[in-house]
Amino acid sequence: MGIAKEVVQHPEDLIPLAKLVVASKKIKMQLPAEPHWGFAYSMLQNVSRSFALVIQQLGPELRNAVCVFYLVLRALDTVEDDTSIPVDIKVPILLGFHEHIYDRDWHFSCGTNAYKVLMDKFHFVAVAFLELSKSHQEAIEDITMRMGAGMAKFICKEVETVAEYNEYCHYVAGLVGLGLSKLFHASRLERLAPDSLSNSMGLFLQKTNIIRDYLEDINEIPKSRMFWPRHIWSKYANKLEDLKHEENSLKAVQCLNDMVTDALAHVQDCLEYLSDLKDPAIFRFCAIPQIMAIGTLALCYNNAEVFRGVVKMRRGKK
Ligand code: D61
Ligand code: MG
Repeated sequence: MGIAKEVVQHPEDLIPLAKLVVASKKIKMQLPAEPHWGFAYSMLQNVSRSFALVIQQLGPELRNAVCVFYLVLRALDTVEDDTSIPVDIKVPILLGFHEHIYDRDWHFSCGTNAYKVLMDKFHFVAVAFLELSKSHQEAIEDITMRMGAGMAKFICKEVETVAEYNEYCHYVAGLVGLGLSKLFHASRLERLAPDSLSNSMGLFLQKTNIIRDYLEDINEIPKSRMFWPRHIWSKYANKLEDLKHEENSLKAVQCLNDMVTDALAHVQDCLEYLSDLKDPAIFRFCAIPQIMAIGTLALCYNNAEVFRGVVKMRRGKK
């Protein structure tokens, strides 16, 4: 509990922590010999921006479960994010995804680059999943089912209210928190955290990404969906795109601060969640992404650069 509070009180500690992340990145990873585990861990490095490092430092049994959990949900998200799939094809895939992870022969090609490789060789993920313990499998299946249903519900829906914003973030990130808490508990390394705290862990990370990625998302071609809730931005602009225009800078920053303040409401729950963790590797796994998010929000607050270019303290993905 000391570390999390210390970082909030001493943001200068962010720099040494960031250096730690860079240093550990240089440690060459040993890939497992079995083809499906070799695929899983090399894929993890290729598709996960910041989670590969923190996953790799977990103990072996939990690490395998979290790695598979990540790849299953990343594949589900690849389906959600692929705008070229017609809705009537996409919805049944999202709803049935939790069954496909038991099927070594199922496959659906979509996405681009590393995401396409993940989809095309998804059978490796299924084989790895089937080697996990029953309790880990059940936790992953349950969250995959609920996330797929939530994604399907929001597929053609704009995020209007703050309640809808929280609901969407619950499906795509809060549920990851619930699933991880279940995996920690199933490995007998932690007590089962309350769902509301686990949910907040995901909401804080997801909302930080949504805030930081405003410009990247609004400029995307083909036009990607936006997740800034209308009930917040409509207080400051007639159209969400208007916020990126120089002449609206003052209103844009006020809107941004409103969004950051909304996200910061989750910090108390996150610190409470972190303070109850016992296992040092699990603590690092959970705390590092939260620390990065707090640092990102600190950079974004009152900063018009969010509407001009990239405001990032994470290592670039390119
Ligand atoms: C402790 C440690 C890590 C935690 C946690 C608690 C609680 C929640 C989370 C991680 C999840 C945070 C998600 C924030 C990043 N957002 C995304 O990746 C969006 O996709 C959401 C759907 C797929 C979620 C996949 C995922 C992510 C992190 C994990 C995990 C699974 C499993 C284990 C550990 C971490 C975002 O993706 C865009 C992109 O990056 O391509 C989106 O589509 O909105
Ligand atoms: Mg998505």
